[in-house]
Amino acid sequence: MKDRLTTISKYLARHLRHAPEDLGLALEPGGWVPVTDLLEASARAGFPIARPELVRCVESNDKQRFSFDETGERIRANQGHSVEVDLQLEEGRPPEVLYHGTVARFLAGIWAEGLDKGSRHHVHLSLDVATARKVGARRGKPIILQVDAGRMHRDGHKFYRSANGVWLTDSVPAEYLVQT
Ligand code: HQG
Repeated sequence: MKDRLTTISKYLARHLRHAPEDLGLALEPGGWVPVTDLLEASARAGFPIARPELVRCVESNDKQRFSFDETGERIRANQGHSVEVDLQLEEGRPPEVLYHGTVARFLAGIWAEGLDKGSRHHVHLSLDVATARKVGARRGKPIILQVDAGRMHRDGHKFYRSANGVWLTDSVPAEYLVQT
């Protein structure tokens, strides 16, 4: 069951963040897709998902990657998109310190240019070291950078909190970073 939910999660991530058009879907403002459209399109593409499985996948997802709207009729990825979409994120005041997990081979670039968003819409920052460590560990031995988010915010940088607790910002100049 866990494997099946992981497979569904990857499938959803691919289509709700990166390639909705592969299923003939288009994301609505906020990143939403009607659940019925998603289920029909997945089945047509040879990857049928039962509605209860979808609900379990959204509810049990380790990083709360997805959510339903209040009616339960639409679904979206909470963050991590590469396709053009207005996520209608709300600006907020971040905690004083946030964290970013990365790996050694990126450090030279990061010290030269700061953290940039690459192919995603924003730089993703974690609330705690343990989460940042997991993010970094996807690529190798994790290195944790501490982000002086409070000072950045006071200096006028905008922050957005995604529905799953990840803090997002456009870029982090190197002056706000410290290696822990
Ligand atoms: C690095 C996953 C060189 C940056 C994760 C990172 C997270 C630079 C990589 C979420 C750089 C980008 C986001 C610069 C940044 N020079 N390297 N100037 N600026 N980098 O995957 O933060 O499973 O786009 O350090 O768990 O790793 O998808 O971002 O290593 O929550 O839900 O470039 O994605 O969540 O990598 O991960 P990514 P990320 P999901």
